[in-house]
Amino acid sequence: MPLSNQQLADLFNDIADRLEIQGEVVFKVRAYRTAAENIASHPRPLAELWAEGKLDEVSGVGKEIAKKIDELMRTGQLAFYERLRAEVPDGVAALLRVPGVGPKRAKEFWEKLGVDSIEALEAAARAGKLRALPRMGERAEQSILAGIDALKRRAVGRFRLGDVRPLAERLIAALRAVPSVYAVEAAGSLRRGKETIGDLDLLVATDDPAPVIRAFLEQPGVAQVLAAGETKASVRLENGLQVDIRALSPRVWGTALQYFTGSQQHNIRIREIAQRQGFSLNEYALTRLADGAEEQFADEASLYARLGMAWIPPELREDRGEIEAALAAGPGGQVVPDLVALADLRGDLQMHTAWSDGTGDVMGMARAAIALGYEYILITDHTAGLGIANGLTPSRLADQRREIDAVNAQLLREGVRFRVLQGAEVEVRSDGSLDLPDEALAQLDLVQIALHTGLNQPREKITARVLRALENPFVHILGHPSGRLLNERDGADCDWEAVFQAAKARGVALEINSDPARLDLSDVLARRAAELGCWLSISTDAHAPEGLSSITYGITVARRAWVPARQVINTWPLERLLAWARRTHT
Ligand code: DGT
Ligand code: CA
Ligand code: CA
Ligand code: ZN
Repeated sequence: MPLSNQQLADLFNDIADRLEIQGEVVFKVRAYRTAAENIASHPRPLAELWAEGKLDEVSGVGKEIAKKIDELMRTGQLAFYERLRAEVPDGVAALLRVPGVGPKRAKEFWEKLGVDSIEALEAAARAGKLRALPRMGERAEQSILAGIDALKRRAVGRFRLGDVRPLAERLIAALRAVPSVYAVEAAGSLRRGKETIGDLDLLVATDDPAPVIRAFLEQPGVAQVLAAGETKASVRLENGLQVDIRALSPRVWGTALQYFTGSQQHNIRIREIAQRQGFSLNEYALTRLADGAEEQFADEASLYARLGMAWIPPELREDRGEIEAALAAGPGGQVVPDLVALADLRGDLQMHTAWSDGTGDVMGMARAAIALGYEYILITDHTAGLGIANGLTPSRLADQRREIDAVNAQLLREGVRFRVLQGAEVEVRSDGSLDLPDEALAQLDLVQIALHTGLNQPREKITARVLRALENPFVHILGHPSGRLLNERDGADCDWEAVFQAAKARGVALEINSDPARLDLSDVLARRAAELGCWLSISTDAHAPEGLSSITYGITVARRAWVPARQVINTWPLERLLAWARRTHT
């Protein structure tokens, strides 16, 4: 592949950076930058012009630079550049990416402090070594740390819900303890339960903002104060997350919470509705356009009601039909009747123990589930085909069954109304066959299947594979259907419409996996599955007893997917679940 114009331009800019760090004369550096700019914006590929011997047609490309392009085109390399890279290491050139670091400073950090990477620069700044340099000082040092944070955040992009919610809960608890605080809530995407979070928005109801803002700025984990005023502030936490806080009078709590929860699309629609009724709406009040009379709302429900709407659960506020549904339901109505909630769940249907790659034993998982108020759990250890150490074979499944029977007998003796069910997470092989024989599947209370390998098969192949697996009459649940890992790996490129139709026809439930690294099905796919009338399950995939508490993430996804409780098989009483399970085993 010949170098593209952009690649050439990047290379010449890189050369200019390194020459500048070396202290090269200005006009030479500028020549490379000008060439880079003209090359990047040239309408024809330079590789073609080079082949035609017409490099001199590109303005800014003089003899020196043309020679370098020629060497690059012929050999794919540039000796001059390789020498330069040996003289100015990549890590030093990378310092220029930090906002606030120019060539002079990069050179100084490198020569005086031995800083040869962004990590080393951060360490030096944290150790207070930069402030001692000429023309630096504490402020400049702080601003460089801020620049590094900004750079990191850009690289990370959005944060996973599971990484932000626990931080938010900790901050909220701390702020609720401040005297004079009436209420603290997360607003924004966190309150809506979006799978990834750009920044965290906190709202505080109080008549005395100063102590709250002060307490906020002093929270452990605050790495940097970005802005601090009397009623609002922004900080960056050590992990790079930005947190905005606003203090408001409790009298405007309803409008403020509604406004800052968003989404922006949802709010645009709400403001339109207010306008049609002769009002303007902002975070403080509903204002009658005719005479400027203001109405304040201490809670969200009365605001929505005033606009003729049912209160809308935050998870639904994405302008995906919830506005129409709330208008139709009217004040006091339900936007999604029977919308699933944590309290509806009676059990968890995916978890692992030390029988495969978990750390707990069966009794440990049972006790944790009992503490959560569940009536049953399904143990779903991996089968041998996954290739993990310790996968289950039919004979080990029989051994595990004896342990499960013993646990159930023990709980019965204790008078606890609870049942441990035996399942498995049966590997779907690359051809769609299952990793356990039907005779072994028939012994299980419920069978969960899942894909862990070959997730990037082409659409037709992977769809056929899943469809074949769903054909097996012993299958009850398709676990983490897409196989995605949030911020890490896209899920399988299945024809989901076909998969959902087949699952519906076969009566197989689709899992909403609550593992914060997965959230799979996604809200959008789960909503489509629910719409088509598929059964769903909401489970944790816990690998230790504490993992069962992640169920809240799955519930959030299910609510964002408008899933009614009755379609979720683990909201059912045990007898109904078992009757449903047996229908296939005949
Ligand atoms: P994020 O942070 O990217 O995950 O998404 P959000 O939804 O949390 O967005 P964010 O933090 O920019 O703002 C929080 C909410 O506040 C947003 O959903 C709607 C509301 N909001 C904030 N600023 C504005 C604004 O300038 N215009 C409008 N229409 N709404 C705003
Ligand atoms: Ca936000
Ligand atoms: Ca924000
Ligand atoms: Zn799995």
